Formats: sequence, structure tokens, C-alpha cells
Amino acid sequence: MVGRSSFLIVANRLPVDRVVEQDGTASWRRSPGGLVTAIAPVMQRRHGAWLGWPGAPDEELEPFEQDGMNLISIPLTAEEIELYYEGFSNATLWPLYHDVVAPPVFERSMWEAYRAVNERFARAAAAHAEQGAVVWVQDYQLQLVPAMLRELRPDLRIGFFLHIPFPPVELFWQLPWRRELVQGLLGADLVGFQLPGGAANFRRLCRRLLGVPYKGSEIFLEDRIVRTQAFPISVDFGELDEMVRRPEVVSRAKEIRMELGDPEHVLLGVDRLDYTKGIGQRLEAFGELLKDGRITPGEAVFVQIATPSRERVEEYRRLRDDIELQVGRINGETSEFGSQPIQYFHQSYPKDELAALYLAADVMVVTPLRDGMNLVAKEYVACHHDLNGALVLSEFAGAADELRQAFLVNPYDVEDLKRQMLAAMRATPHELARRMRTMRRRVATYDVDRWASEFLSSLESPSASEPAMSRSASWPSG
Ligand code: GDG
Repeated sequence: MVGRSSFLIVANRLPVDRVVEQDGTASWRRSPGGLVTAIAPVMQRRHGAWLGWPGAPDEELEPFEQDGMNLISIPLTAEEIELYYEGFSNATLWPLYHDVVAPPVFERSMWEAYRAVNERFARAAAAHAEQGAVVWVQDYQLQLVPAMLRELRPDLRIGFFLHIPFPPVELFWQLPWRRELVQGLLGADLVGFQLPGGAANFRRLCRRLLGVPYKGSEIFLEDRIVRTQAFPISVDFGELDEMVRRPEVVSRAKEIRMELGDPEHVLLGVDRLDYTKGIGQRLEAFGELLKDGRITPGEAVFVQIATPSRERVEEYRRLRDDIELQVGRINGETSEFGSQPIQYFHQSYPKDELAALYLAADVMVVTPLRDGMNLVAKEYVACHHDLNGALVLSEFAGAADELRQAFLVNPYDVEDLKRQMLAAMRATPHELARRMRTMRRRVATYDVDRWASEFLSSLESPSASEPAMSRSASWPSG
């Protein structure tokens, strides 16, 4: 039985996946991913708890312990998964926050489910937090939790971090429930974003929508200050750097190149199969390079890993069909016997296989149309202690703010994509090393550990809860 905690993470998912052995026994395994790695030590130090959905419908679980973390399961019904998760989170907010690259769905039943599920999370957090505890709420699925939780437990210190971009006012304005969402976020003491631009969009929105004033990074409510700040998320540099030096990973990378027919250039894309990631755009550009004769089929191979994602959402099903049609068409038109220029995989891989792929790739192609950060770009950099390897990176990925030495590209401009992919393939080892060295320094310094500790120390610094100056803030209700 888990008691109350002084430190809570509240996230859509628990940081564990259920694994069923061959004999039918089930157990939990820590999910891969930087967030868990970064937060686990803090959890252990502070006897923290993590609240989240266990991943299957109608699963009622008693609190349990895994790897020194107390896990509190928040159940969701099949209908809530459809309306709150696939619906409002991934068919409304996800496209709206990513430049409306797909049309957002505005459905009242989805909103109602979102509100009800957020309320459940807030109540559970209130029940499990010690007096004065620190609660860190994660991401777009739970934007109402900060205010709901503050209402129940004004003694808590509440932080919120948004992993995806925060859109400009003009786009956010479309949302029928815009006021409720912004009020939800303002329940936090600190609202963190990937980039300063997201924080600025949020502050402007608060002023336009609610008439609340701000100065610098602080928003002044009647009785308190809400701080807004950018904390660019990162990767576990040390872990990846160590992994790619292991002999078995090095030999696997060589083997991958052999299996691909030992081409001069291996280009790589690794993404969840998502319409924000610009997969179609990059394949189109690669196909044109082949058709123009700028590269020959034996000379370059493009490996595209498209991890299955949100497969029950209509837009994602359509995307999968489109991409698979496109791969078939380009390969059909450009393949030679024994070699296919695009190698496409709709599968997930273990972490060390992914590291071997990063190591094997000469050119990493990351071309989202909009992305909060993009960890793949940083992972690739962390894997290239050999200083070899080129990163082609979209200007619309948050990571482009830090990785200025990448081959930066506008993914909407097919000629630019072609130019930058060619430049990356043709760059001299000296130039590649110069670019990679600077990017590695950045990722090594600002790793995921630093991201978590900077967020938490900002949340716990006294200025985050200073009483507001004597400014009046209009706070229209309803
Ligand atoms: C959201 C924001 C932000 C992918 N395929 C496999 C696999 N992956 C891992 C990658 C990487 C992660 O998944 C994907 O992270 P991204 O950052 O690239 O993208 P999102 O999933 O959209 O993440 C994003 C992020 O949150 C963090 O704040 O950067 O902007 O959209 O770590 O390596 N991992 C394994 N097998 C795979 O097949 N093991």
C-alpha cells in the first residue's frame, strides 16, 4: 500500500508496460524513454509517486511499486479512451497545437470526456499528495489538472510541462473551450514550454482571452503569480554515448550497412508514424533525387522506420495508407534488381537496435512540419562520437533552436529538402566533424537530467509563489 507522497508526477501513461511471459504470467517493465530515466532518481530520493493510466481499458489496479517508484493507476473505460485520449487529446488538441496541419475535430462529447478524465486525475493527485507536496503535471492530455488540483489542494506546489508546441493565439482561438483550457493551465505555479516562443504565445493568449497582465515571464493573477518559462527537453546523452561504444552495437551497425548492400550513403528517418513528422515530404524529395539522376539507386539507401502510433485515429490510418502507397510507387519506379532505394519498416525496435541504426546512418533526416522538440535529432547527435554523420533538420522542430549546425531545411520546400540532403551526402569529413562537435557539446551539456533538475528547481524557487503585486486582474468566470 502506498501512502501520501511529497513528490508526484501526473502523466497520461504510467511509466511501465505490461509484459506477458510465454507461461502466461504478467509483469511490468519500465517503459523506455528519457522522461522516466530523468525523473526516476528524483522519485527514489523523495519517495515519489507516479499517477497514470496503465494502458488497457477498465484496468483497476491497487497502487504498486516498480523500480523504486510508487505507481498509482488511473483507470479509463474503453469509451474514455476513445473520447478523451484518441478524441480530444489526439484528434482535437494534437492537430490544433501543430499548426493545424490536419483539421482538428471539435466534438462536445470528446470535450466532456476530457474534462471528466482530467477531474479523475486531479482527485487522485489530491488524495496522494502530502501537505505542501510538489506535483508535476505532464503534457497536453492533462491541461485542466493544474486548476482542478489547486481548487482541491491550494497547499501544493504545482508545475506543468507541455511537450508539444503551444500555438499562436490566432490558431488557439478556434478552440470552443479555449477559456477553460487556459484557466486550467493557470492553476499551475510554473508552466513550462519547450521554446521561449511557446511561452510567449501562452502569455499573449492569457492577456487577449482573460485580460490578465504579464511582465517578462510572469503572469499576474489576483492572488498569485504564474511563471512561464522554456525548458528544452533533451536525451540521456551518457547512456547513448556508452551504448554506441559497445562492441555488439558497433558490429551490428556494420552488419546493417552490409545488409543494405553497402551503399555509399545510408539515410535514415525514425519517427512515430504521425502526419506532423513530414515523412511524405522527405520521401518525395529523395524520390525526386533518384528520378532526376542526382543520386543512383545503388549509391544511396533511405531507411525509414515508422513506429506504429494511434492506429485507431482516422487521420493516422489514412496517413499509413498514403505513406505505404508512396513508398511502393517510388520503389516501383526507381528500384534495380536486388536493391530497393527506400527500405520502409512499420515496426518498433529495441533501444540498442535503434542505436546501431543511428550509428550506421550517414545522414539522419528529421523533417517535421512542426515538432515540440524532436528527440530523434538529439539521439542521433549523442550516438556520433566518431564526429561522422550529418543531421538534416527541419526549421520547424524545436531542436533546430539548439542544433544550429545541422543542415537546416524548410520541409514545405521540396527543392530545399533535395538541396540539403545532397549537401549532407556531399559534405567533407572535416565539415561534418566541425558541425557534429558543436552539436554534441550542446546535447552533452543540456541533457535530460539537466532539463528535469532545472524545471524542478525553478518550480521550487521562492519567486514561483510570491504573492502578486497589487495589480488587479480581471478574471471573468465561465
Ligand atoms: C513528443 C513531442 C518531444 C521511436 N521509434 C522507436 C523508438 N522511438 C523513440 C525515439 C524517441 C521517441 O521515440 C520519439 O520522440 P520524439 O521527440 O522524436 O517525438 P514524439 O513521440 O512526437 O514526442 C516531441 C517529445 O514529446 C519529448 O518532449 O520531443 O516534440 O512530439 O526517443 O527514439 N524507441 C524505440 N523503438 C522504436 O522503434 N525503442
